Amino acid sequence: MAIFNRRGDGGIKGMPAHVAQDAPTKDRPRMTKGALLRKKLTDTSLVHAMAAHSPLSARLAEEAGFDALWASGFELSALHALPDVSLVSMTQHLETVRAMAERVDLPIIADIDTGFGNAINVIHAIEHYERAGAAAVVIEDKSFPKVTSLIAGGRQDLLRIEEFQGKIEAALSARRDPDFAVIARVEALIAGLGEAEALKRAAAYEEAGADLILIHSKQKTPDEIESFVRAWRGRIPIVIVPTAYPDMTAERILALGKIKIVIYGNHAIRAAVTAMQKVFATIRKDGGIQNADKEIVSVEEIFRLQDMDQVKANEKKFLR
Ligand code: SPV
Ligand code: MG
Repeated sequence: MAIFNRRGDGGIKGMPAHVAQDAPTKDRPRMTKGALLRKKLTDTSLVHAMAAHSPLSARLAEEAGFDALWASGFELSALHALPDVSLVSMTQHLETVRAMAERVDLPIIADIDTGFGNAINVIHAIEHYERAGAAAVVIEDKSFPKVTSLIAGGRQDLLRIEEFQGKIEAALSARRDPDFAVIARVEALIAGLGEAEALKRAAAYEEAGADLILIHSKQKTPDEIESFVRAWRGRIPIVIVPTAYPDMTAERILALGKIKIVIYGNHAIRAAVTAMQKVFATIRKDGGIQNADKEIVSVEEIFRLQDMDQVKANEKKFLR
């Protein structure tokens, strides 16, 4: 299975040895974020991407050992206490991606929803996200403004296939680094249009040049996705977001053989909400912080995550 689409040159490209290195040298510049993601896709059987909505959550995901980050639109919307219905602007999301890229080394897969409009908006978005330090984008085939995928009874309007192919081609034309990945997200299962429509769309998006296909499902069990993956005859790999069907373990994913990225779509924000609700309730119940204090990380741990030791060292060195 090809790791990246290379329309017109047979589909599969091996990665040149000179980019398969992390450390820069005089003759070999630091690999791009796109190349880094591509290397991970080549080196590991399955890339585990954790959702992040801030540089801090990105940093925690990196320390926990994930391979990549998912700059989730849902998480960022939730961070602003807003629904995930195209209310958070491109600038807000872009600045979050930029801030994360400045604080972590992991490749970032940016969730750019519908691309913020038509193919023209997509061109603008790709130029900015690549410059901001993203390694890849996911664009979904819904119309703008979109409605979040997992909501029961949500309005799920899809674009015509040709229109979305135009958006994929626009994205490819706008990237400067050929390793920057354009991932096409198929929402046909989410829209209730069935497997045949999902496969038709995925094939059309591969034909347009997409590097990977993200197939999304809100069914509570893995069957719908497993059936799609087994039926997929394309050459490019698949990405899944098993939020709705948590029984899809890594073992089960690997058994299917065609999935290269699993995205843990909203576990950073849900973990944060769980922790805050619990601690806030404890403080209210106790009328003080005496018990809650024992349940949460120390202030010193936050200092560590802020790199305060670096500040101290620099003070010693430079403040005279
Ligand atoms: C996101 O995390 O923003 C996603 C995944 O797009 S989902 O919310 O499941 O649609
Ligand atoms: Mg999203």
